[in-house]
Amino acid sequence: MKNKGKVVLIGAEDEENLAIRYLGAALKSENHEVKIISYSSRRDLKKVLNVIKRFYPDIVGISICFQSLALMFLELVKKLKKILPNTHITVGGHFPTFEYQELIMHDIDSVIRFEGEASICMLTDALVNGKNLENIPNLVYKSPHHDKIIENDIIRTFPDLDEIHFPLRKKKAQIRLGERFATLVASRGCFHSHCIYCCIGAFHNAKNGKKYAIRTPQNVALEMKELYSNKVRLFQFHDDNFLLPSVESNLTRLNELKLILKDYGIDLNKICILIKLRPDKLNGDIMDVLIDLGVIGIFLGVENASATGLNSLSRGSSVDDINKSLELIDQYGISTTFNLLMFHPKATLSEINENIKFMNENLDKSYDFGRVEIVAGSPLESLVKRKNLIHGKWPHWDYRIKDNAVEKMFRINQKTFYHEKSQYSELSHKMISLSYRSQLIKRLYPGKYSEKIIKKNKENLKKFNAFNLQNLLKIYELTGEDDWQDSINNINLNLQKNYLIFLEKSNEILNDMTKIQLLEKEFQKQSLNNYLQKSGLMKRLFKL
Ligand code: B12
Ligand code: SF4
Repeated sequence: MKNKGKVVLIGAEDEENLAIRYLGAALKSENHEVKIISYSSRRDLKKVLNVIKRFYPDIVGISICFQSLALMFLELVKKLKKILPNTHITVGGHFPTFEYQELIMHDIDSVIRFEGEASICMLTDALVNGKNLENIPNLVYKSPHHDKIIENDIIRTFPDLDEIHFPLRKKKAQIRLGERFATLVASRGCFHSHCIYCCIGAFHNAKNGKKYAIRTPQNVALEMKELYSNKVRLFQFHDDNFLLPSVESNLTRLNELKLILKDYGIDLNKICILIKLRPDKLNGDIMDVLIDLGVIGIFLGVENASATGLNSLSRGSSVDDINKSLELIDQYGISTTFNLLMFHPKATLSEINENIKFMNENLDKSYDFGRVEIVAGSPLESLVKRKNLIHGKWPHWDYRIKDNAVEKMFRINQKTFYHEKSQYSELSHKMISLSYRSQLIKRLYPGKYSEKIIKKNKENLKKFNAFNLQNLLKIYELTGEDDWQDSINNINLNLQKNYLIFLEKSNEILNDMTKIQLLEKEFQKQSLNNYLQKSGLMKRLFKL
């Protein structure tokens, strides 16, 4: 009889980490014993090591999707190897897929590149049954005497996504935006696969045929049904593009999903969905189905609001696509958020102007702005290396923007909005979450108090955006000056003072939203739907 392995899977988990949870499900289906451990911050290091020591695994699999966390994971690897020298440590994810040669020089026994379900099962089986590793696809490993690095063949097709086991979930679904929440993916890969800052194209590049694979609506609906029966009401799809390249295929697929969900007895008015879209694939017919399905929020891939910027980033969408999509989403009254990568190697001041103008036209939306960062495997990585713009140290590369004024503006931006003590990032994420939460409340708990909070939130968001814009313009002006240290100090003081006020206001709104959700849930349990928001007595009683 074959031996079965004990496997620990580790990854950062701001929310359930689908990478390790898909791997865990595959291993479990082959009767290996699996333990999932979250490691999201250095603070958890001691605890993580203790849990692993007690479990005493045959193999530890670590997901290093994020380049930004690579050093934190390498610290864990080093400590782990000291306490369990005979345990095989393998790593996988986007970053190791491209940086395997550098990573394997650390205390790592192997790297599994690309998608990992098949390979981790084969590796576990091989290790606990003393088999050779040479036939395990996607595997890179050290030879027995550590004198050679061996790279096995790679898998050149997507797995049949309907055949893969659903991710191993926590027993009790997490809470996000005040509701039971789950993330899922209905596809892998991206039909565009060209954006210069992104590694998804390269991640699937070796595959024959299409650049992406999809699950059938039946299979997606089945997973949603399981989650729904575990009380999940908020579903976030992490697909790089929730939509397919053609309108017809989207309509067929989404309508089918809608019908099956209804057949499963899921009340679509009681669920909310968050998705990510490119701006070039949306139209009114698709929006109609998305709304029926329960979509309340769309992260729109805007990324830059100028034609030259979009071109430099190889986005494959136009400013017109962006404006039309935003207008359409507005007409349907749901929430859009976006990111502006206005700093990039070829950015010019005139492009920055266009992006600032765009921000000014969209003060009612929650958004973030910043620079494209160098991610292993991305076309940008090769570009900055080729053009000699790269500096800094592995794995945290830095680069210089060609235009001196834009480079200066970016550095001032880092000393102000992105200063380590600045509350900008925290607040902008809060604004995104409040904007989605407004839509959630509007869908699940409509009524006059909900409307009141939604309005309050919109006003706060507009003020926040207008305030940031004022300060961004000050930074823009500084690009023409030589002596700017005092001005930076003044901007920071102003940001600090006002962010405290915005934070207080946002927390107040958040508390109001939470209160409505908790009360509505209690009233709905008693079948008193619509009672709370119609009654003046309730208003006085609960200070709504
Ligand atoms: C969900 C998500 C997040 C979530 C994280 C959720 C969580 N885990 O807590 C949030 C929103 C928090 C997030 C944040 C960020 N993200 Co993100 N995120 C994603 C996204 C969209 C989906 C990930 C996912 O669940 N995929 C589904 C699973 C099943 O696929 P997978 O991750 O590829 O896993 C498979 C393989 O990679 C492999 N594998 C993975 N791990 C391991 C481990 C082992 C041992 C093995 C054998 C195999 C293996 O097998 C898995 C199954 O086949 C990806 C894009 C993408 N398509 O994957 C970006 C992505 C991972 N994020 C990215 C980035 C850049 C970020 C941010 C830096 C963005 C920002 N500017 O703030 C931050 C960093 C956060 C941090 N903690 O530092 C980049 C990573 C690039 C890089 N190398 O660093 C990606 C690839 C997006 C992109 N297009 O470039 N992100
Ligand atoms: S950023 Fe999005 S659209 Fe662009 S290549 Fe990556 S996954 Fe595709």
